[in-house]
Parts: sequence; structure tokens; C-alpha cells
Amino acid sequence: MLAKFIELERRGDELGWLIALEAERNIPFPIRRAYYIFGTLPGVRRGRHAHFKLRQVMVCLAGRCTVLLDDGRTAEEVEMAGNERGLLLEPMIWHEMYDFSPDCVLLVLADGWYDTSDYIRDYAAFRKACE
Ligand code: T46
Repeated sequence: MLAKFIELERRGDELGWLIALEAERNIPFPIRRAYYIFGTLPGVRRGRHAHFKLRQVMVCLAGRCTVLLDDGRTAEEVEMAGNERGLLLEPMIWHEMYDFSPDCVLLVLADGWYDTSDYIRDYAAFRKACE
């Protein structure tokens, strides 16, 4: 299994619910950056890269989408829907996101600041780096 999920414990009561994301507790690294992905148009494929070093956790806050994970040997599709589990995106995992519902919101927590030099955007180069 390439997909590693983190179960996120829901707190609250009949008044409503809350999920806390805590660095080095349920999120297994210090968080340097958070961003969210929304308003993705129909038919769009996002991601299509791997990171050399970055660790990330993705949580689907609303709607749904599909994530493809590929470690250079095997590939796996994961359905993202529901805010009670996070998907751990480790370094050197090629990932693509697609089949977004119009209301999909993906929250991503990362252990590094935005750094374009950490991206591998060429799939052949990624496969070679995996050898
Ligand atoms: C990833 C997947 C899951 C910034 O200015 N700062 C940022 O922190 C990020 C992440 C992006 N940007 C800019 C760069 C582009 O102009 O926002 C625009 C969209 O970024 P990108 O095309 O890289 O978005 P995705 O959805 O393809 O990929 C993103 C992350 O970049 C990536 O690290 O793992 O989500």
C-alpha cells in the first residue's frame, strides 16, 4: 500500500464538530506551510510532480477528488472524501489529483516553505531518480 492515512479524531458534541491538526502530534512533522486547493475546473489534472524532500498531509475539507500515487514501481488510486482522515504524501511519491467535484477543498500541510527547486515535474526524470 502506497497510501498512508492518518485518522483524525473528531471532537465536539451535538452542537457541532471540530478536528484539530497539531504539529508533531497527529501531523507527523513540524508544519511550515499550509495551503488549500479549491475551484478546480472540470477535467483538470493537478499535481503531476514529486517532491525531493517535502513531507505533506492532505485533508479533503469538502467535496471529493481522486489522488494517484506512484513510487516509480507501483501506482495506486485513492479516493479523497471526508475530513476525518489525512493522506500522508512522502517525498519521492509522484502524485496527481483529478476528478474534482466543483466544491472540493483540499487542505495541505507541509513541512517546508514553497520551493520550486524541490519539485520533479518530468515523469521520466522521476523514474530515473527512483532507480
Ligand atoms: C503538491 C500538491 C498536492 C505558491 O505560490 N505557493 C505555494 O505554496 C504553492 C503550493 C503554490 N504556489 C503557486 C504556484 C502556482 O502558480 O500556486 C500556483 C498553483 O500551484 P501548483 O500548480 O503547484 O498547484 P498543484 O495543485 O499542482 O500542486 C500543489 C503543490 O504545489 C504541490 O506541492 O504537492 O498541490
